Amino acid sequence: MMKLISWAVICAALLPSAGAGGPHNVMISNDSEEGIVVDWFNPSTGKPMVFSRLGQGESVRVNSFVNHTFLLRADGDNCTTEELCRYSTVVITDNDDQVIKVREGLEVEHRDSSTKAQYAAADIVQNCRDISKEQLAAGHSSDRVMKQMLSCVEGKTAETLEQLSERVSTETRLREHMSGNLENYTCADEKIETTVAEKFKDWEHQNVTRKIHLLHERKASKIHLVENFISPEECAAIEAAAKPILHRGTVADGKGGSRLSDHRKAMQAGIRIPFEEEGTGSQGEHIANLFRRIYAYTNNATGYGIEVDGQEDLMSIQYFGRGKDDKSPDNYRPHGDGDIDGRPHKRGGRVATMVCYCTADNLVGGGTNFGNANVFVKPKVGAAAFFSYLDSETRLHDTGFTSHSGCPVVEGVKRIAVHWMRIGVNKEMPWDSFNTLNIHKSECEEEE
Ligand SMILES: *[C@@H]1O[C@H](CO)[C@@H](O)[C@H](O)[C@H]1NC(C)=O
Ligand SMILES: *[C@@H]1O[C@H](CO)[C@@H](O)[C@H](O)[C@H]1NC(C)=O
Ligand SMILES: *[C@@H]1O[C@H](CO)[C@@H](O)[C@H](O)[C@H]1NC(C)=O
Ligand SMILES: *[C@@H]1O[C@H](CO)[C@@H](O)[C@H](O)[C@H]1NC(C)=O
Ligand SMILES: *[C@@H]1O[C@H](CO)[C@@H](O)[C@H](O)[C@H]1NC(C)=O
Ligand SMILES: *[C@H]1O[C@@H](CO)[C@H](O)[C@@H](O)[C@@H]1NC(C)=O
Repeated sequence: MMKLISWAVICAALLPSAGAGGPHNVMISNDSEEGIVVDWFNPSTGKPMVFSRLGQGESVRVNSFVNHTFLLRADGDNCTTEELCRYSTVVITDNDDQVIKVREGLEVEHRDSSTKAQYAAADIVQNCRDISKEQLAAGHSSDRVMKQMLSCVEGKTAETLEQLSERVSTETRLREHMSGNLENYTCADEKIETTVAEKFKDWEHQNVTRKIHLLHERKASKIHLVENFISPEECAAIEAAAKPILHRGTVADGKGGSRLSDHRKAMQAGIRIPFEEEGTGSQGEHIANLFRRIYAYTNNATGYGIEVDGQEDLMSIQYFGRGKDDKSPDNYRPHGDGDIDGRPHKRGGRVATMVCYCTADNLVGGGTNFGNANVFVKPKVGAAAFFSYLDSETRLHDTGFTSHSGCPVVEGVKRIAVHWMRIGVNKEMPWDSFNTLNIHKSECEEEE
C-alpha cells in the first residue's frame, strides 16, 4: 500500500534551494520490523519536521532535491525530535529513481539509477531463489529446481540487464551468487546423475576410439567427459606411488605460497612422472602413458599445443566418507583451478585440468559440480572430466564457468588422479620456478 501525501502540503517545504539539482523522484519505504518515522530537515531552520510515518507495507513518494536530508527513526522509541535515540540519515543524490528502504535496525538501503544494475542483479537472484525454495519445498528434484533457477535468472537478466552496460560483470556476479546457493542442494542430492550432453564426439588416439560428452562448450571454457580414459593398471600404478606420501591438501595463500584450509579437505600426493621408465613395461610406464594421453587430449580439444616438459606432477587425491553425521566431511569448496576472471593469461599459469576417476567404492556424494555452468559429473571409474579455462585465440581466461567443487564425500571412498596443465612452462622454466601468483621466481628476486 502506497501512502500518498498531499502535494500542496509538502511542496512549500520541499522547494529547492538555489542551484540544487532535481527534482528527483524519491520513494521511501518501511522494510523493517518496526514503524518508521521520516523527518525532513528544513534547510533554512536546520530543524527536523515529521514528514511521514510508515507502518506495515507502507511507502511514501516525494520529489526532492540534491543534498536534502531525511532523518529516519523508529516510531516506537520514546524520543523527542531534539533528542533522538536511534536514527539514520539519508542525503538525496543527483540521480534519478531513488529508492530508500529502511530495514532492520534502521539500516538504510539507498538505490538510485547509478547503482541500479547492481541491485537489479541482487533482486533477480532473490526473486528466482524464492521461486526455487517453493519448488524444493514442494518436493521437486534439486536438479530440476537448479535448471529452473538458471533459466529464471537467465531469462530475467536478459530482459532486465540488456540495456545496462554492466552486463558481463553482472552476469558473472549473478552466476557466482546463484551457484553458492545451489551448490549445497546439488551436492546433497544423492540421486543426481551426470548432466546429459547435448553433443558427443569421438576421439581417436593410438587406435583407441573414446566417446566424448561435450557438457559445456565455449571458446574460453570447455567441460568434457571422456569415457574409458584411464585404465585399471594406470589407477593401480598411481595408487601405489601415492600410498607412502599421502598428506593433507593445501590451497594457495594469495601471497605466492600455500596453506591448509577447510575449503579443501582431502588427502593428496604429488606423483612425479617417471619418463625414464617408458618402454620398460614397468608400473612407471603406465603413469607416463596416462600423462601423454592427457596432453594429447588437451591439445586435440583446445588447440593449445602444449607439451609435457616442465609441467606439474600428477596429483592423487583421496576423499574418505565418515558417514552422514560428520560435520566436516572431505570436500573441496567451489574454486577455479587457474585464473577464471576473464583476464589475459599470465605466463606459466594453469589453463586446463583433467580429473580421472579411479575409485568410487560405495560412494555417496563426491560429485564434481560446475555450479556456474550447470554441469554435474558423477564419478565413474575409468572416466575423466576434462575442463579448460583459456581461449586459445584471444588468450583471455574463462569468466567463471569452470568454477567447480568436489562435493562432500558422505560415504565410501573417492580416489582421483588430477593433472593441472600450464602454458608457458618448459624444461628451462618448469612450473615450480613460478610461485602460486604465476610470478617467475627470478622476477621476484630481481625486484627484491
Ligand atoms: C551538495 O553537497 C556537496 C557536499 O557538501 C557539495 O559539494 C555540492 O555542491 C552540493 N550540491 C548542491 C546542488 O547543492
Ligand atoms: C517517555 O519518556 C518520558 C520522560 O523520560 C516519560 O515520562 C514517559 O513515561 C515515557 N513514555 C513512554 C511511553 O515510555
Ligand atoms: C553450504 O554449505 C557450506 C558448508 O557446509 C556452508 O558453509 C554454506 O554456508 C552453505 N551455503 C548455503 C547458501 O547454504
Ligand atoms: C582431434 O581428434 C579427431 C579424431 O580423433 C580428429 O579428427 C581431429 O582433427 C583432431 N583435432 C585436432 C585439433 O587435433
Ligand atoms: C594402429 O594400427 C595400425 C594399423 O593396424 C598400426 O600400424 C599402428 O602401429 C597402430 N598404432 C598404435 C599406436 O598402436
Ligand atoms: C513497518 O511498520 C511496522 C509497524 O506498523 C510493521 O510492524 C512492519 O511489519 C512494517 N514493515 C513492513 C515491511 O511492512
